[in-house]
Amino acid sequence: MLSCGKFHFDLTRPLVMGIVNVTPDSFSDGGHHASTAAAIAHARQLLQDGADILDIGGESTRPGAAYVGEQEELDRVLPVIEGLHGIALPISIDTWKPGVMTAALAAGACMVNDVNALQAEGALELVANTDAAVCLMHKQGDPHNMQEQPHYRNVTDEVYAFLRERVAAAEAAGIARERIVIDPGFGFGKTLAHNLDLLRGLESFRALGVPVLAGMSRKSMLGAITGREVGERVAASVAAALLAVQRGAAIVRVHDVRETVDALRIWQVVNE
Ligand code: 7PM
Repeated sequence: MLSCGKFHFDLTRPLVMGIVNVTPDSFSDGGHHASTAAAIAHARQLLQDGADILDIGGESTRPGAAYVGEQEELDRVLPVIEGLHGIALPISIDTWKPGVMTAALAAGACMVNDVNALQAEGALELVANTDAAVCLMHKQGDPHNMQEQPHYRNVTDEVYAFLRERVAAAEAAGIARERIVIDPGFGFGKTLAHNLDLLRGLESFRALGVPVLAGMSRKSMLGAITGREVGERVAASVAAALLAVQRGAAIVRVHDVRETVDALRIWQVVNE
C-alpha cells in the first residue's frame, strides 16, 4: 500500500514514475516561460504514455550538477506544478531543500523524492505534517564529489542499514509506513560494480517492509555496459527496469515511460 495525499496504490502491479526535468531556458530573460511550457507538455505526454506518478525536478539533485539556489529552483518547478493542477496522477517533487518541499506541497505535489532522505534540518517534520508520500534515497558523499572514490565494505549491507535508519527516523517523526518508499540510489556514490551488487541484491530491501523504488534510467552504469551515449540507452533502461521489478521493485523511475509500460505489461501477463 502506498498513499500520496488523495492517491492510493495497492501495489499489485509495478508503478512507473515518469521523470520531468525542468531545465533553465537557454535564452533566459529572468523568466522561464519556454521551459515551463515544455515541462508541462512533457508531463501531459507522460500521463498519456501510462505514467502512474510524475517526478518534477529543477535539476538540483543531479550528480555532478552545479548548485541551484532555492529561489531559482522554486522559479523552475512551481509554475510547472501549478500548471498541472488537477491532473489525474500524483506529482512528486524531486528536491532535498525543505523550502522547496514546503512550497511544492502547498502548490499541489503529494510526494517528496529526496536524494538526501529527509536529513536536512526540519525536513522530517515538514513532511510529517502533511499527507504526502516520501522517497528516502541512499547516496554516498555529496553530489559534486560522490563519484570520485566510492567505497563500501559491503554496499548492499551498508545501503540497507542506512535505509533502515531513515525509515525508523521517518516513522518516529510521524510519517506512516504507507507513505514511505525507499531507494538504493543507483549511481549516487557507486561504481558500476556497486550498482550491479545492489541490483543483484535488490530483493533483500523488501525486508524493510516498504515499497522499493529503482532509478537506473539512462544512467552511466548502462552506458558503461553497452558503450552507448545517454540518448541511446532506451533498450538498456527498459531491461534494467524490468530486472528491478523482477527483483521486487514496486516503482521504477524512468524517462522512457511508454517503452517501460509496454515491457512491464508483458512481464505482468507472463506472471498471471
Ligand atoms: C545526470 C545523472 C542527471 C543522473 C540526472 C541523474 C534518482 C533520483 C536522480 C534515483 C531517486 C536522473 C539522475 N536519480 N531520485 N534522482 N532515485 N529517487 O537520472 O535513482 O534523473 S538524478
